[in-house]
Amino acid sequence: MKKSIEDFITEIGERNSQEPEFMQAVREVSETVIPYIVSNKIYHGKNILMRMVEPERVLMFRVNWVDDSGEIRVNRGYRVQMNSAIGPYKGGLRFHPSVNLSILKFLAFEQVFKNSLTTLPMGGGKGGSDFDPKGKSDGEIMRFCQSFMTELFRYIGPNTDIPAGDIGVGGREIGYMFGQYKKLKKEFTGVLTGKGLSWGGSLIRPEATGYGTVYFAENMLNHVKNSVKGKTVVISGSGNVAQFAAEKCIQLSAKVVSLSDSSGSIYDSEGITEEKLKYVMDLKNNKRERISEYVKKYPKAKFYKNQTPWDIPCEIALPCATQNELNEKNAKSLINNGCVCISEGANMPCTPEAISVFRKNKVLYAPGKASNAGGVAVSGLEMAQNSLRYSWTREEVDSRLKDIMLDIHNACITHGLEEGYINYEKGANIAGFIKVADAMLAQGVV
Ligand code: NDP
Ligand code: 2IT
Repeated sequence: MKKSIEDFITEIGERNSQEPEFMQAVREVSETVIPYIVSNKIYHGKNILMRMVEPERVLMFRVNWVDDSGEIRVNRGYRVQMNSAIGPYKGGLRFHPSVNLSILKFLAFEQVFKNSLTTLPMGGGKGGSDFDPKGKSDGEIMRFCQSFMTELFRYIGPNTDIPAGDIGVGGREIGYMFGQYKKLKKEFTGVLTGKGLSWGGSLIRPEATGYGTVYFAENMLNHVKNSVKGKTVVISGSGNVAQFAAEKCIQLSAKVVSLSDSSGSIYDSEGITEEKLKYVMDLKNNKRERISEYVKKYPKAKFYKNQTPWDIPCEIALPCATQNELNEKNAKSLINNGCVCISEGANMPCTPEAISVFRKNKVLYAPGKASNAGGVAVSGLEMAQNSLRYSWTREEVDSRLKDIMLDIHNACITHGLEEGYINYEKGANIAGFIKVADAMLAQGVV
């Protein structure tokens, strides 16, 4: 078994030698899915995983735009259309200087399994650009988004590929891209999700990833007769996912003591209240400032420059910033300080070595493809509402989100149960794999 996994990784690695993040995601899935394939005859001789690691299509294009000083700038745009076996490609767009093919392929690959887990009919894709939104004026952001969509619009559509937000892409950017798509196509359709409420968006979509991550933590804790209530929570990031994860923790009477960004982490031992969170939301979403400003407003809190928050004592950790932001040393520190539950809001935030530490210590650990699926799930509900030309209430969407997160949790238990321990990673990979693989088998070699 070990040999067939290593042989497979070697072969894929040779073909994708410059793509470490993609290979990390492939290895993580292969280690649990290959043994499942070996023990299930229907998948034999079909080269199914080999087909799943090869994107159906990768688009790469030039994005020209003019900055405020009149200079012409050139960025690279991408869309990875990974798998459409169970529905149109669906997944976010990331604008960040680190964006490259390896990162987008890892995200698109994870998205295939995540979208399958939501129980909704969505294939997997991801895209974005190496454009850096930091420090850009509103006009520059608009011109970049328009230029990006002037190329991307040819390849997407409400029945082919439906992008959404991710790092650096929020409501403002979705608005500019939607406007340009509508102008070019002369069509008002649900081609993007995360839209504004008055033009086709869904209630709860902005909240969904963060809320879902906390619902998943609550489901894991409930399963061992525990709960989020009263727990101390450490959260990394201070963007969309982190903000609404913090909001839900506070609503469930937990104490959130940290947030962070790429410049460092804040520690507020008294807890981040609803009022303080409102300040953070304004700071980050409107003023677009750094998290270090928090300690000027609330001087009892501390700011740790260039540091992640994983040395802060807590019972629950929610990594909500970016990939590989929590390593083996951080994992040991969390465990030594009493952490019992890790629910990933970000995609692949924990390194493989960190995950091994969690598994060895038998703490609750949920991989992002399960625990952060709430965002894309509510995107799926936004698509459903667009098709119905109708909108559901906040309560209706939130209740569907809760049900979906519980279904994902239970699917992880079904496929991830090991002696006295639930391996959520294994459960998520196998449950996500089955639906996509079965659809691919049914549809033949295409
Ligand atoms: P945002 O752009 O709103 O926020 C990102 C946050 O992460 C910021 O605080 C940012 O800090 C921080 N961050 C980004 N890159 C780094 C880095 N290299 N080192 C340290 N901090 C960093 O993005 P989201 O909140 O939407 O996304 C966060 C994570 O959640 C990503 O992994 C994304 O893929 C995942 N996700 C998002 C979903 C969504 O619906 N938006 C759905 C599912 C997963 P700074 O401002 O300094 O860059
Ligand atoms: O990683 C993700 O699931 C997202 N960025 C959200 C994708 C979506 O289509 O809503």
